[in-house]
Amino acid sequence: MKKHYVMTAFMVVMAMFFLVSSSHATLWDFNSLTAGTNINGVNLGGLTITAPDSYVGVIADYQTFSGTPSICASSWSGGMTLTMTFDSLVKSVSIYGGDYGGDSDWFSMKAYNALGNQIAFADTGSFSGIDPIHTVAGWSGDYRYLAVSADDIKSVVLTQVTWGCLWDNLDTTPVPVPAAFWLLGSGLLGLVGLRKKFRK
Ligand SMILES: [Ca+2]
Repeated sequence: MKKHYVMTAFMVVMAMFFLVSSSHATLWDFNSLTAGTNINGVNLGGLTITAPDSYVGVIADYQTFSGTPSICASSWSGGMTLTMTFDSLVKSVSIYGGDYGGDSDWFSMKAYNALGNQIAFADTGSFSGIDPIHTVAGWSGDYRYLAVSADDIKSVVLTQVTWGCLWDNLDTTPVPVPAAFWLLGSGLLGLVGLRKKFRK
């Protein structure tokens, strides 16, 4: 009898560990990508980025506000967009947009659910210089932090409203899966029940 309790407790702990570990934030800093490559449509481990003209560039570190490789739509001109689609739904998305020059920039981010409905929006307005709140040590030029949150974000569209186009440090948090946890838990209880039945 005691053996079953120990086994069940062990499996519940394992399930909780899985749940906690799977709810960690995921950060894409693009630092392992080679400058000059086109990553349009490439799955970067749960993330796929596309542009209207099918070109998403990796920009060398010396040209970026972060001093590390960043990504960019093919044109630096205003109105260009990048669409970032996630394999699994996320509940928050943040990213830094900017460029390495000292001029005026403007970025926005729209979030969509799996049905394609817009569910969140963030906008920097016109700005220049580093982000006064989300300052990152070692970063320079112009940049701002953009963040959105909603229940079930499937994709975001990033727009360089005016000028400049670099994006870096995309950070997401996954949607928690309590339903999956309870399914797993009831499955384990069922297994324990079956073991008892066969032992009789
Ligand atoms: Ca980077």
